[in-house]
Amino acid sequence: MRKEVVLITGANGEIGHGLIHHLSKHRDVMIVALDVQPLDEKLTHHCHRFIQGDILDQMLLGRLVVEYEIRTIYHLASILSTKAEYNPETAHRINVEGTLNLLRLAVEQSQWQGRPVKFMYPSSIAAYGIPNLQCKEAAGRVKEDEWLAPVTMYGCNKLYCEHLGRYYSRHYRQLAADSGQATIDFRCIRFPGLISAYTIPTGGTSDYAPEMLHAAAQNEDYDCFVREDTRLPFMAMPDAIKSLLMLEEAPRESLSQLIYNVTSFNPTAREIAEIVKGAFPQSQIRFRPHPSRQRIVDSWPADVNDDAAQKDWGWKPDYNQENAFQEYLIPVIQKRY
Ligand code: AKB
Repeated sequence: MRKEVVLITGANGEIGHGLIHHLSKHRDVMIVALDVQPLDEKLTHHCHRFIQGDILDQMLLGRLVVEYEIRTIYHLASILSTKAEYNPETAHRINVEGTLNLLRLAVEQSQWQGRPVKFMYPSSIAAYGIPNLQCKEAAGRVKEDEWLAPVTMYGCNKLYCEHLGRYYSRHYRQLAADSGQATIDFRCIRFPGLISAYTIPTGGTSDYAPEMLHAAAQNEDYDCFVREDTRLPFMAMPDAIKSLLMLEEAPRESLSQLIYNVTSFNPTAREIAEIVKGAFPQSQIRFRPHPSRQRIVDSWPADVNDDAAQKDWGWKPDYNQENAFQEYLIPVIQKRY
């Protein structure tokens, strides 16, 4: 039997690294990877093919549609929240037009194959926007349909693309002559901040947590760009991969919604610094809040409600705050540097 083809965009990013490693170990699939940056050499041999290219390149995507029968798309490519604020229109092009291109590719593939292609879309807590700290405190565990007024271009892009996914999976071409043809199977997961022992993110605003940890392990001082009392939901990278694949595997009938929150633990920046200092006592961490980045994290929820993911597809993280650091992040990082 021929192996199923999965397409991963943004393959060289943090989630891409974890996902390619996991799929190559645990699933018998053919990975076609795409990224504007060269792919990390360690990942290349796990992929059937790596294409260095742009999701805005329609010709390139057109060739992929012809060459492969793609069953699942993991559309990971995006410009993260802080970086997007420096060039919002470019971020919009990549985050929205790029996603639209991939959704169209998925529709074409679904119609050609006569069955829905799965479209896995990682969204983010950046889709939320809470107006002030009093509301943030009162908001508690925020549900998928609450506080959706994002303050960043990235957050607006993620929220809008969630709607695009819903549109393409449920309403596209309803009025046209070809209605009734197979559409896509869009599944979206809203991730909290992610922390990996292997990679450091670039351009995000939850980056202070992984940056603090990786800096300390390399004996470097770190100026944390948010206040000590800043609280956000976080997740260790293996749980992010696990949740993405659990949602991908879930029977469609069990999914009561298209968009799911997932989370693991939600420390303050001070709590993260204390854990890091406990493991790397030489580390110097100072808190020097950056006003614009602080404003962004203040608008994100301190916690999210992932009851729907627990109920519909049995989501449960393997890592809590204690074992994420003590059994995964710190030991792996200690060996690496
Ligand atoms: C960011 O900080 O932009 C991302 C995210 C929370 O989506 N890590």
